[in-house]
Amino acid sequence: MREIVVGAAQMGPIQRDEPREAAVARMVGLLERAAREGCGLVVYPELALTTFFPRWTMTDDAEIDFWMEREMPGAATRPLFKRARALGVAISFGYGELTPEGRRFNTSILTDRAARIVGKYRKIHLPGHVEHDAARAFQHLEKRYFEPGDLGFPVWRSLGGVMGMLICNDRRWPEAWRVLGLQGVEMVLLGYNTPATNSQRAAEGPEERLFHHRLSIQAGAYQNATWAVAVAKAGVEDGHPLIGGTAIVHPDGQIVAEAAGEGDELIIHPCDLDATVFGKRTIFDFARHRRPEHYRMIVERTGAVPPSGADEHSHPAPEAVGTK
Ligand code: ING
Repeated sequence: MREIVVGAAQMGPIQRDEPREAAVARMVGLLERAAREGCGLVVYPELALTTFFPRWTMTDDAEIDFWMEREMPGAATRPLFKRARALGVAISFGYGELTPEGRRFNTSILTDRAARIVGKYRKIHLPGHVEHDAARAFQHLEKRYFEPGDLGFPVWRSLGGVMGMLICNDRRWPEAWRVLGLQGVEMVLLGYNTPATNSQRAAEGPEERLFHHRLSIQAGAYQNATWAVAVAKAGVEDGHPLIGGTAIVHPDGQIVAEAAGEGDELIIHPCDLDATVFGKRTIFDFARHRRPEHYRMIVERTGAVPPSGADEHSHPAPEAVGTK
């Protein structure tokens, strides 16, 4: 039994004009509650310190860099690290990263229980678009403000197990989960900010968004025999709704804990990392069952390429012989 009591700390909305210090104070409040409940790890959302700023069109570098952190921990986040160390609780959260070279990434970190950063991940699957798109109900400019991550999908031995991280859109791509699975991941931590509506398909509302969210994290966890801790920034930010649905998923795919609302909300579950063993040794014993020699296309081909030529059954059937 290798148990981690995990706190998934959903955060409600952060308005564009709210300072980082306000978000950090809310994170510390959630951390205190989690510590009182015996949590050893608290997971926060993607871009946990600010509003989801990729919904806004910005052209000026200084304006964009305002939303990024130049150091971690920095002045605004130091109180969180200090409190986590005092309480002996590991934390994971997402933020916009500005490197000394001026590169921008959508980043998440994981600390140990002494608040030392043991892992960093930079979001690889960036959804949305680069240029302002007036046809959209709202913008989604992650491809404009961030580079694709350059750290791959690493895992770390920490908290008694093998930990990995994904960020938001990554959860929709089975390849991302499988690369972690091929490194023996036992718990995937992922924050997200998911708009409750599709900027290009008005008919797609929160229920369908929540369906695809649950489908993605349950499939990812089950098909790689790993725990998943998916944590939302939720609620309405400057008029733009984000889904809730923060959830902890068992390695067998069941959701074992789920947030009910769209505000700051802590859901807690005792996660036994040994619950991953049965799946890894039977159904998803990769060494015994996978056939990589047939998977080459997954790595060599980026976009889908349908077969050439006509559908051999599409032309009308020739007159049947002998029916006259
Ligand atoms: N947000 C969304 C997500 O992947 C999205 C964007 C929503 C893409 C729904 C496709 C469909 O959950 C982020 N931040 O990636």
